[in-house]
Amino acid sequence: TEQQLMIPIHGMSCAGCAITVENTVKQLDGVQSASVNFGNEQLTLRYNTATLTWEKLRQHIEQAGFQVSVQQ
Ligand code: 9UX
Repeated sequence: TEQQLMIPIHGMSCAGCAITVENTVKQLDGVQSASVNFGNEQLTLRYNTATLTWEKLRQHIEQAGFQVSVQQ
């Protein structure tokens, strides 16, 4: 099932960080689109819930040095 979510991301210090998060998430299987807004600290993600788990998403964002500020 394809789902679109807005996910708060913390730890971004500049617009370059937003690009880093975006590129990290775009590499994951099951992601249709990923867009990060540095100003409001939100990742807009469209993904296949059968392919990408929340845990995998969270782990990759944290490995890149940022925090997902919700648990799901
Ligand atoms: Mo900006 Mo983020 O120079 O690591 S890319 S602080």
